[in-house]
Amino acid sequence: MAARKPKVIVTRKLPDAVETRMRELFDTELNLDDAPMSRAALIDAVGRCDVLSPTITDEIDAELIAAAQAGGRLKLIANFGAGVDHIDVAAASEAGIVVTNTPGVLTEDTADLTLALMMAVSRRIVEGANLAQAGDFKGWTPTWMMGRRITGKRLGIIGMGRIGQAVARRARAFGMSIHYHNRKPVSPRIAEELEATYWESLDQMLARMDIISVNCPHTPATYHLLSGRRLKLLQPHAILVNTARGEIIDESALAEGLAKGEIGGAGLDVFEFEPAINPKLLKLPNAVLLPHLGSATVEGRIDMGEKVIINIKTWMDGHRPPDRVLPAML
Ligand code: 8YV
Repeated sequence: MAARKPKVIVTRKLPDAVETRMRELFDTELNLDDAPMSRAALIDAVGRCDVLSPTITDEIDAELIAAAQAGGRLKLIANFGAGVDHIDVAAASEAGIVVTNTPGVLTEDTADLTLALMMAVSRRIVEGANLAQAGDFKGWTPTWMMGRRITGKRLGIIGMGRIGQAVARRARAFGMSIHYHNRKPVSPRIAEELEATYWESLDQMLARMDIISVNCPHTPATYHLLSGRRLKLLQPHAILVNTARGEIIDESALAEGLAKGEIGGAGLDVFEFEPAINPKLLKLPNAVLLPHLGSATVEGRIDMGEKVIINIKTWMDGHRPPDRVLPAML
C-alpha cells in the first residue's frame, strides 16, 4: 500500500503549474480565491496539516506555533519566499517543526528591481513618465528635469549576501564603485571580482556614499539599522534604495529627511508597516514607491514554488530539506 501523502495547506494562490504539481504529489489544500487567511483560519490550518506553506502575509508567531503543537500534526513550515521574519523560527525549532525557505531563485529579479529603483530615482523616471502621460510635455529645455548621473558614483551596499552581490555586479556594469557593510567581509575572490571595499563601520560608509542599497535580511539585529541618527549621516544628495524589508529603516525619520531635503531621494519596494505606507512618503517627488515587486516575475514565482515542492518532497522522503532555516542562521 502506498504511504499516506502529507496534508499540505497553502495559504495563498500560487502559479497554476506549482499548484498542479503540489496536488499530484501531496494531499494539498489550496487557496484558490487568494483571500489572505484570517488568524482563526490559520490557527485551524496549523492544527490539521502536516505541512504549512505560508507567505510573507501570514504571521507565524509563537502563539500559532503553540496552536500547531496542540494539534500535534504540523512538522514542516515550507515558506514561499526567502525572508522568514514573519515566522518565529526559534519557537518552531523548539516545537520540533522544521522551517524552510526559497533562497537563490529570486536573487537576480530582486537585484534587477534594485537597479531599476536606483535609475528611477536618479533620473526622475516616474516623475517624467507621469508628466508625459498627463500630456504635460511642453517642449525640451536645457535645464529642465535634470537628474543625477549614475556612472562614477559610490554605491554602499548593506548586506553582501547573494542579492547584495548581484546588485554589485550590475552596478559595476553601470560604472559605480562598490562599497559594502556586512557582518564580515566577503571572500577575497569575491571582493576582488567586485573590486569591493569593506566598511566595518556602517556610520562611516553612510556618510560617504552617493547611493545606498539595503540588501540584508530583517532580524532583531537589523531592525531600524537605518535609525533616525544614522539617516542624518547621509549626504543631502544621497539616494537610499530598499528592496529588503521595511523594518530595517525608520520609515518616519526617512520621510522627514526626504521632505526636508536632508536626503536626496529614495526608492522603496518594501515598507515598515506593509501594506500600509507612511502617508508622508506618498506625495514626495523624490520618492519612488513600489508595492513589493522584488520577486514578482512569472519565472521567479514558479521557481519559488518549485523550491517549496523540493523542500516538502525531501522532507516527506525522510531526508533533510535543502533550504532548512535554523535559528542560528538569523
Ligand atoms: C516574496 C520576499 O515575494 O522572498 C522574500 O523574502 O520578500 C518576496 O519577494 C515574499 O516574501 C513571499 O512570501
